[in-house]
Amino acid sequence: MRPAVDFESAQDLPALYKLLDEVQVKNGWAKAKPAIVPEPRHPFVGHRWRYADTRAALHVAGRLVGTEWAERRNLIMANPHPGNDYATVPTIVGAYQMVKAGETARSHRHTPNAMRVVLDAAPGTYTVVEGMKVPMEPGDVLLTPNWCWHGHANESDSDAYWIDFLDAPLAIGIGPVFFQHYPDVNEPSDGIDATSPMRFAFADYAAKAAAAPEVAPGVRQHLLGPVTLTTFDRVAIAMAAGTHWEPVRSSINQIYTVVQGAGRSRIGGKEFDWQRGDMIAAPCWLEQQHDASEDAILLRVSDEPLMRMLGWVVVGQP
Ligand code: GTQ
Ligand code: FE2
Repeated sequence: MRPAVDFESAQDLPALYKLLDEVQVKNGWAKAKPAIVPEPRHPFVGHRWRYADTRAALHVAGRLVGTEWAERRNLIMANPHPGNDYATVPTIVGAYQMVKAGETARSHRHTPNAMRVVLDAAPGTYTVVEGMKVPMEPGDVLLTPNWCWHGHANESDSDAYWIDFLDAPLAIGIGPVFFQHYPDVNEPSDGIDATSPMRFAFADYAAKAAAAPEVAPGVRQHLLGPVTLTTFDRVAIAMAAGTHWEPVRSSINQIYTVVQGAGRSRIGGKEFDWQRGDMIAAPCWLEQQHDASEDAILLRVSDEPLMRMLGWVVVGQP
């Protein structure tokens, strides 16, 4: 047992730290930033992205980016904290995607789970999951679990826009990212399955949310279940015009999509207005307030299933 450096020669702490560097070790007693802190301390901020911006940018990308060379024509909602270029909240990335009329987005599979919320799409727009065409209509929520083959086909005559959510930041953070191209570019599809368990049709979940019990005056929530994806779930939240809502503070990472209506939110002290198609990052432990100025339906994606598995769901005092 011979150390690679002569630790005994250190006469003071700076000298010891220098020797530690030589064996790629850090002291744990005088870290510049403590690792384990009383309450969550992460760099993610509350933020709102406007569909008006991403839609206009994707329209131009439709001219400049071809699906024959781009895996996906998508825009990443990277949380605007310094150095980040991917995650929207620590575990989940949200992206806007566009598939032009008559176009396909080739089939592939990956370990990250995915989910989509359709913003604008005409009949004839499909996501193809494991050989089945699943219709994409405005407001619909579609699931693509871990390792399922999937591609997209727009057989309508207008461009289709939607939002993707993937737990890719989680997979990247802990390691197991795998990806494969489908051997024949586009997976052939056997038929159309409008009642696929991978689809939550807008009219269906909106009606269920409208009939759900109130969680606060004027606010109703409906879980789009079964949860199916192991890491993240989605909840439809109906807010009546004029409603103010302060959800309990929680350790769960959340992202909201505005499916219908308009309003304002305050997330971790940042305030923004929102309207249909906008996306709002509400990371772990930041305080939230929401005000609907019109009757609104929000679709909230959260990593609650993951946090439950880990035993890390913590909620604040109401
Ligand atoms: O549509 O399969 O925004 O694989 C990012 C990665 C969408 C997709 C994204 C993806 C997809
Ligand atoms: Fe994908």
